Amino acid sequence: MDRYSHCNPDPFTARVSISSNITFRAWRAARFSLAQIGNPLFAGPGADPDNDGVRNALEYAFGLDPWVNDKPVFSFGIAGGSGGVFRANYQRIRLASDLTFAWSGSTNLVDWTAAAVSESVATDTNLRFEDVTANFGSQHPGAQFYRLGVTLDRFKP
Ligand SMILES: [Ca+2]
Repeated sequence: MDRYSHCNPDPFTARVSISSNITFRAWRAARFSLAQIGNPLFAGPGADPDNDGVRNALEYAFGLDPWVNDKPVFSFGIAGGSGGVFRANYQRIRLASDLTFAWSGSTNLVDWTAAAVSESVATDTNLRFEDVTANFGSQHPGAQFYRLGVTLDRFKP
């Protein structure tokens, strides 16, 4: 094996070879009929067929059921008591190849910038999921707000 063996001019092939094939498209194919897949009001990434307020792209990202009223598994708190570190825990789908998760932070809920949040990830006992602990570092004076953004990459219906 030479040092160029991992260079592949075809980015699609390279992507598939290094991880899994779990994608929104595959997730959707397992949960919707062909007729529903043809209707963006049912199976599009922005649709919410169960009316639980969670759109399909997020149902996928957090391992939920698009036909059941459910919410992401999420909790937060201060670890280590007074002066401790703010921490959040959430569960997301494991081995997805088309999702990006990114934290942003704000002091006023108007201006948001990328937040330096360190995450540790462990495989859940249910191998379909992973459990994420997000550490927000030391507390700052004044209000701090954080949000988790989820991006579905390169989806074509
Ligand atoms: Ca749901």
